Amino acid sequence: MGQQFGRRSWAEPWKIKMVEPLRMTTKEDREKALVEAGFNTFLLKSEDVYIDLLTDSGTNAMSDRQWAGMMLGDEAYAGSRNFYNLEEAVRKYYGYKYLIPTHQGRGAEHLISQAAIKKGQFVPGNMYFTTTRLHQELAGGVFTDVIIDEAHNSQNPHPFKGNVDLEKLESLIKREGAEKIAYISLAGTVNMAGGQPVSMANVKALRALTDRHGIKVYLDATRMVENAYFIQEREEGYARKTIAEILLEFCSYTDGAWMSAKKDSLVNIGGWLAVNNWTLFEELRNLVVVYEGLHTYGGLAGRDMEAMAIGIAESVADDHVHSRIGQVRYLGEMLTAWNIPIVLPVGGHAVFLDARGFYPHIPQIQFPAQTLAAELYLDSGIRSMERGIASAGRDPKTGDHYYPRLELTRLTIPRRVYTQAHMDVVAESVRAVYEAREKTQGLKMAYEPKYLRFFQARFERM
Ligand code: P71
Repeated sequence: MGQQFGRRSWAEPWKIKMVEPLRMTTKEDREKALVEAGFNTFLLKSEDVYIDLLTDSGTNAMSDRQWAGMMLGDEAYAGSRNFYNLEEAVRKYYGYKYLIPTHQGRGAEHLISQAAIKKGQFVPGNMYFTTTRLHQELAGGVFTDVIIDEAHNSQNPHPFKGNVDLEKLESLIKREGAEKIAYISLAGTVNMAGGQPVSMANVKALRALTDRHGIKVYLDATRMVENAYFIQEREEGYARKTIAEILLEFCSYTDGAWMSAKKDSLVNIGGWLAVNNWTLFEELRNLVVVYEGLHTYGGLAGRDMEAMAIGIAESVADDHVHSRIGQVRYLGEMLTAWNIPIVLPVGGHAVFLDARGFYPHIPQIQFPAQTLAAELYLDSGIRSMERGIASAGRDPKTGDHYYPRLELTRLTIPRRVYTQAHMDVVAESVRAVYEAREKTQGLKMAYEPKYLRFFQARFERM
Protein backbone atom coordinates (compact mmCIF):
# COMPACT_ATOMS: atom_id res chain seq x y z
CA MET A 1 0.00 0.00 0.00
CA GLY A 2 2.86 2.35 0.82
CA GLN A 3 4.26 1.73 -2.64
CA GLN A 4 0.94 2.40 -4.30
CA PHE A 5 0.84 5.79 -2.62
CA GLY A 6 4.43 6.56 -3.58
CA ARG A 7 5.95 6.30 -0.14
CA ARG A 8 7.82 3.78 1.98
CA SER A 9 5.68 1.28 3.90
CA TRP A 10 5.61 1.06 7.69
CA ALA A 11 5.46 -2.17 9.67
CA GLU A 12 4.45 -2.98 13.20
CA PRO A 13 7.30 -2.52 15.72
CA TRP A 14 6.45 -5.84 17.41
CA LYS A 15 5.93 -9.51 16.65
CA ILE A 16 3.16 -11.80 17.83
CA LYS A 17 3.82 -14.10 20.80
CA MET A 18 0.34 -15.35 21.68
CA VAL A 19 -2.78 -15.68 19.55
CA GLU A 20 -6.51 -15.86 20.23
CA PRO A 21 -8.54 -17.85 17.68
CA LEU A 22 -11.44 -16.06 15.97
CA ARG A 23 -14.78 -17.67 15.30
CA MET A 24 -16.36 -17.52 11.86
CA THR A 25 -20.15 -17.57 11.57
CA THR A 26 -22.65 -18.12 8.78
CA LYS A 27 -25.05 -15.51 7.48
CA GLU A 28 -27.91 -17.42 9.18
CA ASP A 29 -26.06 -17.33 12.52
CA ARG A 30 -25.57 -13.61 12.15
CA GLU A 31 -29.17 -12.83 11.18
CA LYS A 32 -30.32 -14.67 14.31
CA ALA A 33 -27.76 -12.95 16.54
CA LEU A 34 -28.61 -9.52 15.13
CA VAL A 35 -32.34 -9.89 15.71
CA GLU A 36 -31.68 -11.13 19.24
CA ALA A 37 -29.48 -8.08 19.80
CA GLY A 38 -32.24 -5.70 18.63
CA PHE A 39 -29.99 -4.53 15.75
CA ASN A 40 -27.68 -2.95 18.31
CA THR A 41 -24.03 -3.99 18.04
CA PHE A 42 -23.54 -3.27 21.76
CA LEU A 43 -25.94 -6.14 22.48
CA LEU A 44 -24.15 -8.76 20.38
CA LYS A 45 -22.18 -11.46 22.14
CA SER A 46 -18.49 -11.10 21.45
CA GLU A 47 -18.43 -14.81 20.51
CA ASP A 48 -20.70 -14.05 17.57
CA VAL A 49 -18.29 -11.41 16.23
CA TYR A 50 -15.50 -12.10 13.74
CA ILE A 51 -13.49 -8.85 13.61
CA ASP A 52 -14.40 -6.60 16.51
CA LEU A 53 -14.15 -2.92 15.59
CA LEU A 54 -16.75 -1.75 18.12
CA THR A 55 -14.16 0.23 20.00
CA ASP A 56 -10.48 0.77 20.73
CA SER A 57 -11.37 1.08 24.41
CA GLY A 58 -9.93 -1.63 26.63
CA THR A 59 -9.49 -3.86 23.60
CA ASN A 60 -5.76 -3.29 23.10
CA ALA A 61 -3.11 -6.02 23.29
CA MET A 62 -0.70 -5.58 26.18
CA SER A 63 3.02 -6.15 25.68
CA ASP A 64 5.09 -8.85 27.36
CA ARG A 65 6.45 -6.12 29.64
CA GLN A 66 2.99 -5.04 30.69
CA TRP A 67 2.02 -8.64 31.44
CA ALA A 68 5.22 -9.01 33.45
CA GLY A 69 4.22 -5.83 35.31
CA MET A 70 0.89 -7.47 36.20
CA MET A 71 2.88 -9.97 38.26
CA LEU A 72 4.40 -7.11 40.23
CA GLY A 73 1.04 -5.95 41.54
CA ASP A 74 1.35 -4.65 45.08
CA GLU A 75 -2.20 -5.39 46.21
CA ALA A 76 -2.17 -3.28 49.33
CA TYR A 77 -5.29 -1.32 50.22
CA ALA A 78 -3.25 1.83 50.74
CA GLY A 79 -0.04 3.21 49.29
CA SER A 80 0.59 0.49 46.68
CA ARG A 81 3.98 0.75 44.99
CA ASN A 82 2.17 0.60 41.64
CA PHE A 83 0.33 3.82 42.45
CA TYR A 84 3.64 5.65 42.84
CA ASN A 85 4.88 4.20 39.56
CA LEU A 86 1.74 5.44 37.84
CA GLU A 87 2.05 8.86 39.46
CA GLU A 88 5.62 9.09 38.21
CA ALA A 89 4.62 8.08 34.67
CA VAL A 90 1.82 10.68 34.53
CA ARG A 91 4.17 13.37 35.85
CA LYS A 92 6.89 12.45 33.39
CA TYR A 93 4.78 12.14 30.23
CA TYR A 94 1.75 14.38 30.89
CA GLY A 95 3.37 16.80 33.34
CA TYR A 96 0.56 17.15 35.90
CA LYS A 97 1.46 17.36 39.57
CA TYR A 98 -1.27 15.51 41.44
CA LEU A 99 -2.80 12.21 40.39
CA ILE A 100 -6.00 10.38 41.27
CA PRO A 101 -6.51 6.94 39.74
CA THR A 102 -10.05 5.99 38.65
CA HIS A 103 -11.53 2.77 37.34
CA GLN A 104 -11.88 4.28 33.84
CA GLY A 105 -12.47 7.59 32.08
CA ARG A 106 -16.03 8.23 33.15
CA GLY A 107 -15.08 7.78 36.81
CA ALA A 108 -12.70 10.70 36.37
CA GLU A 109 -15.30 12.68 34.39
CA HIS A 110 -17.73 12.25 37.24
CA LEU A 111 -15.27 13.62 39.81
CA ILE A 112 -14.08 16.63 37.82
CA SER A 113 -17.68 17.52 36.86
CA GLN A 114 -18.87 17.34 40.48
CA ALA A 115 -15.91 19.37 41.76
CA ALA A 116 -15.62 22.04 39.08
CA ILE A 117 -19.18 22.75 37.83
CA LYS A 118 -21.73 24.86 39.70
CA LYS A 119 -25.38 24.43 38.75
CA GLY A 120 -26.29 26.52 35.70
CA GLN A 121 -22.71 27.10 34.58
CA PHE A 122 -21.70 26.58 30.96
CA VAL A 123 -19.11 24.01 29.93
CA PRO A 124 -17.82 24.92 26.46
CA GLY A 125 -16.11 22.07 24.64
CA ASN A 126 -14.75 21.00 21.26
CA MET A 127 -17.73 18.79 20.43
CA TYR A 128 -19.59 16.64 22.89
CA PHE A 129 -18.61 13.18 23.96
CA THR A 130 -21.44 11.00 25.29
CA THR A 131 -20.21 10.19 28.81
CA THR A 132 -18.38 13.51 29.23
CA ARG A 133 -21.46 15.60 28.45
CA LEU A 134 -23.73 13.43 30.58
CA HIS A 135 -21.53 13.89 33.66
CA GLN A 136 -21.39 17.63 32.99
CA GLU A 137 -25.18 17.75 32.73
CA LEU A 138 -25.68 15.59 35.84
CA ALA A 139 -23.52 18.14 37.72
CA GLY A 140 -25.89 20.92 36.57
CA GLY A 141 -23.71 22.20 33.74
CA VAL A 142 -24.80 23.19 30.24
CA PHE A 143 -22.51 21.81 27.55
CA THR A 144 -21.90 24.26 24.69
CA ASP A 145 -20.22 23.19 21.48
CA VAL A 146 -17.43 25.57 20.45
CA ILE A 147 -15.61 23.43 17.90
CA ILE A 148 -14.82 24.99 14.50
CA ASP A 149 -17.59 24.59 11.90
CA GLU A 150 -15.34 22.47 9.66
CA ALA A 151 -15.61 19.64 12.21
CA HIS A 152 -19.30 19.16 11.44
CA ASN A 153 -18.60 18.58 7.75
CA SER A 154 -17.36 15.06 7.05
CA GLN A 155 -15.65 16.07 3.80
CA ASN A 156 -13.83 19.20 4.92
CA PRO A 157 -10.07 18.48 4.72
CA HIS A 158 -8.98 20.88 7.51
CA PRO A 159 -5.85 19.34 9.16
CA PHE A 160 -6.98 20.26 12.69
CA LYS A 161 -10.72 19.76 12.70
CA GLY A 162 -10.66 19.39 16.49
CA ASN A 163 -9.75 23.06 17.02
CA VAL A 164 -11.75 25.31 19.28
CA ASP A 165 -13.42 28.22 17.50
CA LEU A 166 -12.04 31.01 19.67
CA GLU A 167 -14.59 33.51 18.38
CA LYS A 168 -17.49 31.26 19.36
CA LEU A 169 -15.91 30.87 22.79
CA GLU A 170 -15.22 34.56 23.23
CA SER A 171 -18.76 35.53 22.33
CA LEU A 172 -20.10 33.00 24.85
CA ILE A 173 -17.84 34.50 27.53
CA LYS A 174 -18.95 38.04 26.59
CA ARG A 175 -22.63 37.07 26.59
CA GLU A 176 -22.66 35.07 29.83
CA GLY A 177 -19.70 36.47 31.76
CA ALA A 178 -16.56 34.56 32.74
CA GLU A 179 -17.98 33.53 36.12
CA LYS A 180 -20.71 31.57 34.31
CA ILE A 181 -18.10 29.38 32.59
CA ALA A 182 -17.15 26.33 34.70
CA TYR A 183 -14.10 25.46 32.59
CA ILE A 184 -13.20 24.60 29.02
CA SER A 185 -13.65 20.91 28.25
CA LEU A 186 -10.94 20.31 25.65
CA ALA A 187 -10.52 16.91 24.01
CA GLY A 188 -7.22 15.91 22.39
CA THR A 189 -8.39 14.26 19.19
CA VAL A 190 -12.12 14.66 19.01
CA ASN A 191 -13.78 11.28 19.00
CA MET A 192 -17.20 12.22 17.65
CA ALA A 193 -15.73 14.37 14.86
CA GLY A 194 -13.83 11.35 13.56
CA GLY A 195 -10.71 11.33 15.73
CA GLN A 196 -9.67 14.81 14.63
CA PRO A 197 -6.76 16.66 16.25
CA VAL A 198 -6.30 20.05 17.92
CA SER A 199 -3.25 22.06 16.87
CA MET A 200 -0.62 23.36 19.25
CA ALA A 201 -1.30 26.88 17.98
CA ASN A 202 -4.96 26.47 18.91
CA VAL A 203 -4.33 25.28 22.47
CA LYS A 204 -1.78 28.08 22.97
CA ALA A 205 -4.28 30.68 21.80
CA LEU A 206 -6.97 29.06 23.95
CA ARG A 207 -4.66 29.34 26.97
CA ALA A 208 -4.05 33.03 26.27
CA LEU A 209 -7.78 33.73 25.88
CA THR A 210 -8.79 31.83 29.02
CA ASP A 211 -5.97 33.45 31.03
CA ARG A 212 -7.38 36.86 30.15
CA HIS A 213 -10.71 35.79 31.65
CA GLY A 214 -9.41 33.63 34.50
CA ILE A 215 -10.99 30.44 33.09
CA LYS A 216 -9.52 26.96 33.58
CA VAL A 217 -8.89 24.47 30.78
CA TYR A 218 -9.24 20.75 31.53
CA LEU A 219 -8.14 18.26 28.93
CA ASP A 220 -9.72 14.97 27.97
CA ALA A 221 -6.36 13.26 27.35
CA THR A 222 -7.90 9.94 26.28
CA ARG A 223 -6.31 9.98 22.79
CA MET A 224 -3.88 12.86 23.28
CA VAL A 225 -0.91 10.73 22.18
CA GLU A 226 -2.61 10.34 18.80
CA ASN A 227 -3.21 14.10 18.74
CA ALA A 228 0.54 14.62 19.31
CA TYR A 229 1.26 12.46 16.27
CA PHE A 230 -0.85 14.70 14.03
CA ILE A 231 0.93 17.80 15.37
CA GLN A 232 4.26 16.18 14.57
CA GLU A 233 3.03 15.33 11.10
CA ARG A 234 1.16 18.52 10.21
CA GLU A 235 2.21 21.52 12.25
CA GLU A 236 5.15 23.70 11.38
CA GLY A 237 8.03 23.43 13.82
CA TYR A 238 7.08 20.03 15.24
CA ALA A 239 8.41 17.55 12.66
CA ARG A 240 11.64 17.02 14.61
CA LYS A 241 10.07 16.89 18.05
CA THR A 242 9.20 13.53 19.59
CA ILE A 243 5.63 12.50 20.42
CA ALA A 244 6.63 12.64 24.10
CA GLU A 245 7.88 16.22 23.80
CA ILE A 246 4.76 17.33 21.95
CA LEU A 247 2.47 15.63 24.46
CA LEU A 248 4.18 17.34 27.38
CA GLU A 249 4.09 20.75 25.72
CA PHE A 250 0.39 20.44 24.86
CA CYS A 251 -0.56 19.42 28.39
CA SER A 252 1.44 22.35 29.78
CA TYR A 253 -1.19 24.73 28.37
CA THR A 254 -3.93 23.06 30.43
CA ASP A 255 -4.75 23.02 34.14
CA GLY A 256 -5.43 19.33 34.45
CA ALA A 257 -6.72 16.30 32.59
CA TRP A 258 -8.89 13.25 32.80
CA MET A 259 -7.98 10.04 31.07
CA SER A 260 -9.53 6.86 29.84
CA ALA A 261 -6.30 4.83 29.81
CA LYS A 262 -8.18 2.07 27.97
CA LYS A 263 -7.25 3.83 24.71
CA ASP A 264 -3.79 5.42 24.30
CA SER A 265 -2.25 3.71 27.32
CA LEU A 266 -2.63 0.18 25.95
CA VAL A 267 -4.46 -1.39 28.88
CA ASN A 268 -7.78 -3.19 29.28
CA ILE A 269 -9.00 -1.12 32.21
CA GLY A 270 -8.01 2.07 34.02
CA GLY A 271 -8.14 5.82 34.07
CA TRP A 272 -7.01 8.84 36.03
CA LEU A 273 -7.58 12.47 36.84
CA ALA A 274 -4.66 14.83 37.36
CA VAL A 275 -4.49 18.50 38.25
CA ASN A 276 -1.88 21.09 39.18
CA ASN A 277 -3.89 22.93 41.83
CA TRP A 278 -3.53 21.57 45.35
CA THR A 279 -6.89 22.82 46.65
CA LEU A 280 -8.80 21.22 43.79
CA PHE A 281 -6.74 18.07 44.24
CA GLU A 282 -7.71 17.89 47.90
CA GLU A 283 -11.38 18.09 46.98
CA LEU A 284 -11.03 15.44 44.27
CA ARG A 285 -9.01 13.19 46.54
CA ASN A 286 -11.82 13.41 49.04
CA LEU A 287 -14.52 12.73 46.43
CA VAL A 288 -12.76 9.69 44.95
CA VAL A 289 -13.11 7.72 48.19
CA VAL A 290 -16.89 8.11 47.95
CA TYR A 291 -17.28 6.86 44.38
CA GLU A 292 -14.22 4.87 43.29
CA GLY A 293 -11.99 3.77 46.16
CA LEU A 294 -9.08 5.03 48.23
CA HIS A 295 -7.05 7.75 46.46
CA THR A 296 -4.11 5.38 45.89
CA TYR A 297 -6.12 2.83 43.91
CA GLY A 298 -9.33 4.49 42.70
CA GLY A 299 -11.16 1.26 41.85
CA LEU A 300 -8.17 -0.48 40.28
CA ALA A 301 -6.01 -3.37 41.37
CA GLY A 302 -2.32 -2.65 41.91
CA ARG A 303 -1.50 -4.74 38.85
CA ASP A 304 -3.79 -2.59 36.68
CA MET A 305 -1.91 0.53 37.74
CA GLU A 306 1.42 -1.13 36.95
CA ALA A 307 0.25 -2.16 33.47
CA MET A 308 -0.93 1.41 32.93
CA ALA A 309 2.38 2.94 34.07
CA ILE A 310 4.28 0.72 31.62
CA GLY A 311 1.65 1.29 28.91
CA ILE A 312 2.03 5.06 29.17
CA ALA A 313 5.75 4.81 28.43
CA GLU A 314 5.13 2.43 25.51
CA SER A 315 2.32 4.56 24.13
CA VAL A 316 4.50 7.58 23.38
CA ALA A 317 7.12 5.65 21.37
CA ASP A 318 7.18 7.24 17.93
CA ASP A 319 7.36 3.95 16.02
CA HIS A 320 4.35 2.62 17.91
CA VAL A 321 2.17 5.64 17.18
CA HIS A 322 3.29 5.73 13.57
CA SER A 323 2.24 2.13 12.93
CA ARG A 324 -0.95 2.51 14.96
CA ILE A 325 -2.16 5.48 12.96
CA GLY A 326 -0.65 3.98 9.80
CA GLN A 327 -2.97 0.99 10.12
CA VAL A 328 -6.05 3.18 10.51
CA ARG A 329 -4.95 5.22 7.52
CA TYR A 330 -4.32 2.07 5.45
CA LEU A 331 -7.96 1.10 5.85
CA GLY A 332 -9.14 4.65 5.17
CA GLU A 333 -7.07 4.97 2.01
CA MET A 334 -8.38 1.70 0.64
CA LEU A 335 -11.98 2.85 1.12
CA THR A 336 -11.24 6.28 -0.35
CA ALA A 337 -9.66 4.65 -3.39
CA TRP A 338 -12.99 2.85 -3.90
CA ASN A 339 -14.94 6.12 -3.54
CA ILE A 340 -16.65 4.98 -0.36
CA PRO A 341 -17.72 7.99 1.71
CA ILE A 342 -15.75 8.33 4.96
CA VAL A 343 -14.81 11.19 7.25
CA LEU A 344 -11.75 13.00 5.92
CA PRO A 345 -8.99 13.40 6.90
CA VAL A 346 -8.80 9.90 8.40
CA GLY A 347 -8.48 10.32 12.17
CA GLY A 348 -6.35 8.60 14.76
CA HIS A 349 -8.33 5.70 16.15
CA ALA A 350 -10.94 4.80 13.57
CA VAL A 351 -12.32 5.10 10.09
CA PHE A 352 -15.76 6.69 10.25
CA LEU A 353 -18.14 5.71 7.47
CA ASP A 354 -20.44 8.51 6.38
CA ALA A 355 -23.85 6.84 6.65
CA ARG A 356 -25.57 9.79 4.96
CA GLY A 357 -23.38 9.09 1.92
CA PHE A 358 -24.32 5.40 2.01
CA TYR A 359 -28.03 5.87 2.50
CA PRO A 360 -29.27 9.25 1.23
CA HIS A 361 -32.74 7.65 0.96
CA ILE A 362 -32.94 6.82 4.70
CA PRO A 363 -34.08 9.79 6.82
CA GLN A 364 -31.99 10.45 9.94
CA ILE A 365 -34.85 9.39 12.21
CA GLN A 366 -34.60 5.93 10.66
CA PHE A 367 -31.04 5.62 11.98
CA PRO A 368 -28.84 5.34 8.87
CA ALA A 369 -25.63 4.77 10.88
CA GLN A 370 -27.26 2.11 13.06
CA THR A 371 -28.54 0.48 9.87
CA LEU A 372 -25.05 0.49 8.38
CA ALA A 373 -23.57 -1.12 11.51
CA ALA A 374 -26.23 -3.85 11.30
CA GLU A 375 -25.62 -4.46 7.57
CA LEU A 376 -21.86 -4.74 8.07
CA TYR A 377 -22.34 -7.30 10.80
CA LEU A 378 -24.74 -9.28 8.61
CA ASP A 379 -22.33 -9.25 5.68
CA SER A 380 -19.19 -10.44 7.44
CA GLY A 381 -19.47 -10.55 11.23
CA ILE A 382 -17.56 -7.29 11.59
CA ARG A 383 -18.75 -5.25 14.54
CA SER A 384 -18.77 -1.45 14.30
CA MET A 385 -20.42 1.31 16.36
CA GLU A 386 -23.14 3.83 15.57
CA ARG A 387 -22.05 7.44 16.10
CA GLY A 388 -25.04 9.37 14.88
CA ILE A 389 -28.53 10.25 16.04
CA ALA A 390 -28.86 7.27 18.42
CA SER A 391 -25.61 8.25 20.18
CA ALA A 392 -26.52 11.93 20.27
CA GLY A 393 -29.59 11.27 22.47
CA ARG A 394 -32.09 13.92 23.47
CA ASP A 395 -31.92 17.53 24.57
CA PRO A 396 -32.57 17.37 28.35
CA LYS A 397 -34.58 20.62 28.17
CA THR A 398 -36.96 19.91 25.28
CA GLY A 399 -36.84 16.11 25.19
CA ASP A 400 -36.37 16.20 21.40
CA HIS A 401 -33.76 14.10 19.61
CA TYR A 402 -30.53 15.92 18.89
CA TYR A 403 -30.04 15.78 15.11
CA PRO A 404 -26.24 15.78 14.69
CA ARG A 405 -24.93 16.73 11.26
CA LEU A 406 -22.55 13.80 11.45
CA GLU A 407 -24.30 10.46 11.01
CA LEU A 408 -21.40 8.04 11.23
CA THR A 409 -20.55 4.38 11.68
CA ARG A 410 -17.21 3.88 13.34
CA LEU A 411 -14.72 1.15 12.41
CA THR A 412 -12.53 1.45 15.47
CA ILE A 413 -9.11 -0.18 15.39
CA PRO A 414 -7.81 -1.67 18.65
CA ARG A 415 -4.07 -1.15 19.16
CA ARG A 416 -1.69 -4.03 18.33
CA VAL A 417 -4.54 -6.52 17.79
CA TYR A 418 -5.34 -6.98 14.12
CA THR A 419 -3.15 -7.34 11.03
CA GLN A 420 -3.21 -5.68 7.66
CA ALA A 421 -5.00 -8.76 6.25
CA HIS A 422 -7.85 -8.11 8.69
CA MET A 423 -8.04 -4.56 7.34
CA ASP A 424 -8.35 -5.95 3.79
CA VAL A 425 -11.25 -8.18 4.85
CA VAL A 426 -12.93 -5.22 6.54
CA ALA A 427 -12.54 -2.99 3.49
CA GLU A 428 -14.02 -5.64 1.20
CA SER A 429 -17.02 -6.10 3.47
CA VAL A 430 -17.62 -2.35 3.56
CA ARG A 431 -17.50 -2.34 -0.23
CA ALA A 432 -20.06 -5.17 -0.44
CA VAL A 433 -22.41 -3.28 1.89
CA TYR A 434 -21.87 -0.09 -0.10
CA GLU A 435 -22.72 -1.87 -3.33
CA ALA A 436 -26.01 -3.09 -1.81
CA ARG A 437 -26.85 0.38 -0.44
CA GLU A 438 -29.85 1.17 -2.61
CA LYS A 439 -31.77 -1.90 -1.46
CA THR A 440 -31.14 -1.20 2.22
CA GLN A 441 -33.93 0.01 4.49
CA GLY A 442 -33.78 1.85 7.79
CA LEU A 443 -34.67 0.98 11.38
CA LYS A 444 -37.07 2.20 14.02
CA MET A 445 -36.32 2.36 17.73
CA ALA A 446 -38.33 -0.15 19.73
CA TYR A 447 -36.88 0.44 23.19
CA GLU A 448 -35.13 3.55 24.50
CA PRO A 449 -33.37 3.68 27.89
CA LYS A 450 -33.08 6.99 29.73
CA TYR A 451 -29.29 7.41 29.95
CA LEU A 452 -26.79 6.88 27.09
CA ARG A 453 -29.53 5.19 25.13
CA PHE A 454 -27.29 3.84 22.36
CA PHE A 455 -25.78 1.23 24.70
CA GLN A 456 -29.02 -0.64 25.35
CA ALA A 457 -31.58 0.63 22.80
CA ARG A 458 -33.35 -1.94 20.61
CA PHE A 459 -34.32 -1.48 16.99
CA GLU A 460 -36.53 -3.20 14.40
CA ARG A 461 -36.50 -3.18 10.63
CA MET A 462 -38.87 -0.65 9.05
C1 P71 B 1 -15.16 4.71 22.76
C2 P71 B 1 -15.25 4.96 24.21
C3 P71 B 1 -16.00 3.99 25.07
C4 P71 B 1 -17.43 4.34 24.91
C5 P71 B 1 -17.99 5.29 25.73
C6 P71 B 1 -19.28 5.70 25.52
C7 P71 B 1 -19.99 5.19 24.45
C8 P71 B 1 -19.45 4.22 23.66
C9 P71 B 1 -18.16 3.81 23.88
C10 P71 B 1 -14.72 6.58 25.87
C11 P71 B 1 -14.28 7.90 26.13
C12 P71 B 1 -13.76 8.74 25.10
C13 P71 B 1 -13.39 10.05 25.37
C14 P71 B 1 -12.88 10.94 24.32
C15 P71 B 1 -14.01 9.75 27.64
C16 P71 B 1 -14.39 8.44 27.43
C17 P71 B 1 -14.94 7.64 28.56
N1 P71 B 1 -14.77 6.12 24.63
N2 P71 B 1 -13.54 10.52 26.62
O1 P71 B 1 -14.77 5.64 22.03
O2 P71 B 1 -13.62 8.29 23.84
O3 P71 B 1 -13.98 6.75 29.01
O4 P71 B 1 -15.04 4.54 28.51
O5 P71 B 1 -13.06 4.74 30.03
O6 P71 B 1 -15.27 5.53 30.77
O7 P71 B 1 -15.47 3.59 22.33
P1 P71 B 1 -14.38 5.30 29.61
